[in-house]
Amino acid sequence: MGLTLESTGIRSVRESLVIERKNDKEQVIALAGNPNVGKSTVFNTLTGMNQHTGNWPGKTVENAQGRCSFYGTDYIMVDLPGTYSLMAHSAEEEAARDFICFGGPDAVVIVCDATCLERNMNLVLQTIEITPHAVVCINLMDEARKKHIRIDFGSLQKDLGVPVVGITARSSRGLEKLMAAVGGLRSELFVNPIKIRYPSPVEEAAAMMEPALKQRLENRLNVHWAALRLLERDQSLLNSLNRFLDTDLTADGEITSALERAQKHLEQNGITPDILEDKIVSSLVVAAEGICADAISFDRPDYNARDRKIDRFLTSKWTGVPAMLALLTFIFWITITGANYPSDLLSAVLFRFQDFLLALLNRMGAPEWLTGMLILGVYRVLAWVVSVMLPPMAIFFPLFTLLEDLGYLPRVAFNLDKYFKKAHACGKQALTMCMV
Ligand SMILES: Nc1nc2c(ncn2[C@@H]2O[C@H](COP(=O)(O)OP(=O)(O)OP(=O)(O)O)[C@@H](O)[C@H]2O)c(=O)[nH]1
Ligand SMILES: [Mg+2]
Repeated sequence: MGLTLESTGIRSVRESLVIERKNDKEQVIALAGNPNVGKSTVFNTLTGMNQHTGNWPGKTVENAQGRCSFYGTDYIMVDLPGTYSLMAHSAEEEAARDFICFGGPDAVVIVCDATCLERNMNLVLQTIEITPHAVVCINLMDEARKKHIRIDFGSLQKDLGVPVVGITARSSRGLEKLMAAVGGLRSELFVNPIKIRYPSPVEEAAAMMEPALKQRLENRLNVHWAALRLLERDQSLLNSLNRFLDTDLTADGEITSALERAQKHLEQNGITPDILEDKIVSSLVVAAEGICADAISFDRPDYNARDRKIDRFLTSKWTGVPAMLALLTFIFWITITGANYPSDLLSAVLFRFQDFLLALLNRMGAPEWLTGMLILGVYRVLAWVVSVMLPPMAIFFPLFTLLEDLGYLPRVAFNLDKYFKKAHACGKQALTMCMV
């Protein structure tokens, strides 16, 4: 059986699009970003809640809500699942996109990883296309400093046209500045967000769609963005739009005829549906490259040469899987064999204590049914469980945490993705299976 919306938790993400404000003044802020960039760490620090964090992607599958107040404004923060794009190729991407488009957030904070900003820029640009009420939050500044990566925030802010703030969420540095920037969005100082330039036929086709869409969307969604997605034949957006507008856009004559004309225009210019998405993604990539070339400099250009070598070894076709099998076998062997010694020791101590307790109760004249129930029942079962279960857990979990901190777990997910996909799952689920 494949994965269902329930088993992945995605249905609950969709259902939790509804936010209950206590009053009209509460501002809803969505925390979006690529997987594993520290969104939940930011969320936990701001709200005092305890969302699951860990060093592998895809931990957050349900959007969590929490409250906080800064500079006299009350906020509802929403921690979204990590996503690389809003072009919705997965259920998590759909959930994040639907919340940003239809969940009614007052602003979106796009959390980025300072050590690979260019990769994160794709989502930043896509989000700004949907809403100008955005703040770019560049996290992991401590890691960037270690790697001698310099980021020119002024240049980024100028190119993107929205506020950009650097933070280190793990040590809570910069969060007040981040919330000041979120609060400042209302002052409308940032009204000129970057506009991505797509090839002329694409822009012309989008323009053909816009008048009809404008009427239906009534300022509830960015018309240009929606036109591009409809041109891409993004069925999942169309479904979400239909749900949101409570209508069927495919039955709307004006929209379907505009769409037909626009698609014909694209085809006349040699842009078939297959290559339209490539053209759109290429424009985003070119824009991201330009912005990052202006804003990022490296004191040591080969700063990640060693990491790349290790990465190649751990994920390549010939060495990745054998290395993974060897490492995981070693960990399971150490967990099982290594646990025997502390297990024996623990059971010897606990059962000697059982004899002592039995003797004590007998000396006190306790009835046989009571000693039987308390010592030979409750205590003995507890002693067995503790001596059998505790040592393997005390060995396995620290080792697993070590692998997590070294960043090896996402590599395991990557190596296994191909095989898990055959079962309609994905590599990330291997990590949960390892723990079970
Ligand atoms: N060094 C450093 N690590 C950080 C910082 N912020 C978060 N982390 C670590 O980054 C890892 C990922 O953090 P999460 O908050 O779980 O990331 P996320 O974006 O919510 O991840 P998903 O929900 O899987 O998309 C964790 O190991 C955090 O401890 C930071 O500022 N510096
Ligand atoms: Mg998370």
